[in-house]
Amino acid sequence: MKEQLQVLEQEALTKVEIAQSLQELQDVRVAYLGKKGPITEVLRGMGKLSPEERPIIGELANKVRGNISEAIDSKKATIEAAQLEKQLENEQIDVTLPGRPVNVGGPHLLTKIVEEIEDLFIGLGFEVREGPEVETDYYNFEALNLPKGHPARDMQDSFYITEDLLLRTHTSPVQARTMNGMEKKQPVKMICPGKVFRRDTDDATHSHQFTQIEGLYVDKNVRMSDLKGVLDRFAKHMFGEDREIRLRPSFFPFTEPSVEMDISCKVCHGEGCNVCKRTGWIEILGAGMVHPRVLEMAGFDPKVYSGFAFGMGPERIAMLKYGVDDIRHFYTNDVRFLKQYHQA
Ligand code: 2NM
Repeated sequence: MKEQLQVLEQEALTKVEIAQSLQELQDVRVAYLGKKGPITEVLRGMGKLSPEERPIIGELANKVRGNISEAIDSKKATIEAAQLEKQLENEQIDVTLPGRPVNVGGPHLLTKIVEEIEDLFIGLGFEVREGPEVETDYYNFEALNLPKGHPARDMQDSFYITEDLLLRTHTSPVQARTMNGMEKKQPVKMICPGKVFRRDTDDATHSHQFTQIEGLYVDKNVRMSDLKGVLDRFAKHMFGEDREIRLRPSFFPFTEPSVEMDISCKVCHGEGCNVCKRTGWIEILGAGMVHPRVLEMAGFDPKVYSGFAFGMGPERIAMLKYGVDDIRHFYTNDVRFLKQYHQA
């Protein structure tokens, strides 16, 4: 029996020795130390032994059991260490490799232009005001000297929601609201940037939705020369100190007199080229002295107060400044277009 145990021990230790995986080790453990294993079998048969032999065989069986178990544990630790080593090697990272580039967004070209214009006018003492995009007929038209029956109120040109509500066709209603909302009449110096809507067919230069920035300055003794000074500063700030402006007579229902402003062409410096259609000048915005009826309707006495107003389209400003050839680029959100202005 003693020999039998020694053979079993040798056998088991050899199998432990050659085991390659935790599973193989577990198989050895079950085969030799399990309830149905040969060592258990030997111990079970000890009843048949003489009282002298019993403790000797018992001790030996326990020792063999212990040796095998110890060998398994030790081999298990070795295999696990090797596995960990292999895993660490596989998961090794090279911290000196360059990182993957992260795609970073940025403000839209139009947002940047609007903010640039806002910054200039804030610097000149103007407040930035916003108002509703859905307007009443009164503020969008009536208060701006566009009475019922005026051609600009045509159903074909505006997005009407009801007979009395429409998507604003300009941002001037914000100015009418501001003037109207003041209890005590005092100077107004504001610009209002925002979306406006017109029933147009979209093409390279027209969009049914676009942006406007309008300005208004009302006080005692506001004169056309004040308007000219502010617009000259604006033109030079946006397009370069070497630019000249010129005012041409025009017509708007809410201003009298009304003008349109051109800036000198930077491409040809007045010589005449394709950008300025051979005139040397490029149209930038409309402006004028606020019509006395508009002041009056807003509660300002036109004999005491006067004011100037102007309106421009930031898309057009951006197109001229950056050479964008199609207004639809601002709304189709092709990243190849948008990306070009991330650093600008
Ligand atoms: C323009 C041209 C001329 C304008 C007038 C007003 C208001 F509300 F004060 F009467 N706001 N904006 C105005 C004047 C707008 O856009 C081409």
